[in-house]
Amino acid sequence: MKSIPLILPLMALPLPFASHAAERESQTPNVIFIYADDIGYGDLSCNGAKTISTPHVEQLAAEGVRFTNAHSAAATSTPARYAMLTGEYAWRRQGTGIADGDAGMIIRPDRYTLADMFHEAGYTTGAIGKWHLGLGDKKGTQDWNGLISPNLSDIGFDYSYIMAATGDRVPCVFVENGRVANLDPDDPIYVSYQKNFPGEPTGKNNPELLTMLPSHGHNQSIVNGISRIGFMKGGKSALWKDDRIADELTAKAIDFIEQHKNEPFFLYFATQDAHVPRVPGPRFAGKSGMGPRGDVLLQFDWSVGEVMAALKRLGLDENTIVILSSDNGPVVDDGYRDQAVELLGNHKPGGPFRGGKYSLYEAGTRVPCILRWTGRVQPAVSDALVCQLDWMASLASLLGVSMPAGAAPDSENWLDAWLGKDRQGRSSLVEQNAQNNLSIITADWKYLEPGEGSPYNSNVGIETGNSPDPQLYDMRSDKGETKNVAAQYPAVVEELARKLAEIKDGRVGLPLE
Ligand code: NG6
Ligand code: CA
Repeated sequence: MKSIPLILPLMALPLPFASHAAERESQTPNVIFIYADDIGYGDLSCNGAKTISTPHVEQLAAEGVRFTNAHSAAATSTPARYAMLTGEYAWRRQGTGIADGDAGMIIRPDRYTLADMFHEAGYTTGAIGKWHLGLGDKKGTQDWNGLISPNLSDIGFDYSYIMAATGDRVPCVFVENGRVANLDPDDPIYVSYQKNFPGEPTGKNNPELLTMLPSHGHNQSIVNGISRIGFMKGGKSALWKDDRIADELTAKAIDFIEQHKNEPFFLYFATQDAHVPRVPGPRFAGKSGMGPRGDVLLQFDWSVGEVMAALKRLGLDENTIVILSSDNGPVVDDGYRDQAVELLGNHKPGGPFRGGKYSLYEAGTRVPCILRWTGRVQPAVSDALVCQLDWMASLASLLGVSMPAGAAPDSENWLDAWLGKDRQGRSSLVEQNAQNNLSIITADWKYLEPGEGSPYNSNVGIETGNSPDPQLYDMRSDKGETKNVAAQYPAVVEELARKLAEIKDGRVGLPLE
């Protein structure tokens, strides 16, 4: 079972590789996703940020393909991750919106996932970091003091060490292979998204206990002086320390790489940076001059550097594909008074793009993206239209795995685009915002369908892209989506609206006339 899928790619390899001594290496490169949280296109110096320097990411970009038109499939975490791990647009499924920390597992065990695909190719698979796709069978029914089932081992991951949801949602603990890590059985943990546990303080009632005040929401249970979304009680020994999350997750990622250095592995390393609450470790606190948000960008860059150094140290540098990206665009004030707004200065987290996290405008899903495969992929900057949805079909093609019928229905094989050879990429891509309104982008145009919802999210200060009227932007001359030209080009509007309707219908892959 394990060796069969390897035959095809071996035949396709150029001779010097096929005859290489370390044979398994050329056939089955390790794959690491470094998947940031809420880091915008403009947050990294490789993409032109001047106010912040992220040298490790810059080096990765200099050694790989840096994409300027790469997208997550949605402008928030849960649907973006759902799409990336299943190869299906999240808007096709109910229940794929931003998940609570006690949500049931959204990707059900019978789904064929990206991790299953790697498994089939003979890889050991690991997920470390932010999860945010639910755990257990049904919402609110998890046994946080025992084995939570189903868990990531039921959808293809051999090892997992995860935060159930987000840094700002309870339970504030790591879950290792379905069990809360470091839990003292004499101090059980309880979680609720309905009501508080008697006698427990909350941010709302006890602001005097807080070290960082919320700006909106985030006023329920208090953990480490920070009030969160949801209620929890107990589990003291298992609680994470916010200023150590990056260190811990990075160490776990490196452990995983070390343990599996002699076999092909896939690691999904999903950092908590730069999601709220932003609590940089002491090495980074105050270092960016931009407050905690800038500091955790430096911390993210450090995590990247540590992973790359480990690969070099272990001799895996040339035989590992590293893909770096982010789950959605940036947000400055996402619910805590952490001075991100006050200290932003001239920094543009979304780079030249309009909107941000939650938005249908480009900054919502046009995210940083780099693919590095030393020796196999020439350094380049690519403007190809690519999406994280396609990692599944593209990597399946690289590894010679044929996925079962019906798996990854929206994932397209754009391997040549990912490897920097094809500079066009997709003919079109659907983007999704927090209100589940959709847009479609092509090489030339972007059409935002009319939809309900406020045009502006005043809590976070971001334009949502929602409008009762159709919007059309000319992406050749107006990447910043400044001028709605729908009225001037009715035929283009009609064509793109038809195309979007077809994709919604499930008739995917039809080329635009
Ligand atoms: C929002 C939270 C925000 C963040 C987001 C999810 C409030 C007021 N805001 O509901 O802070 O947690 O959900 O972010 O609660 S994501 O990157 O995981 O999608
Ligand atoms: Ca996110």
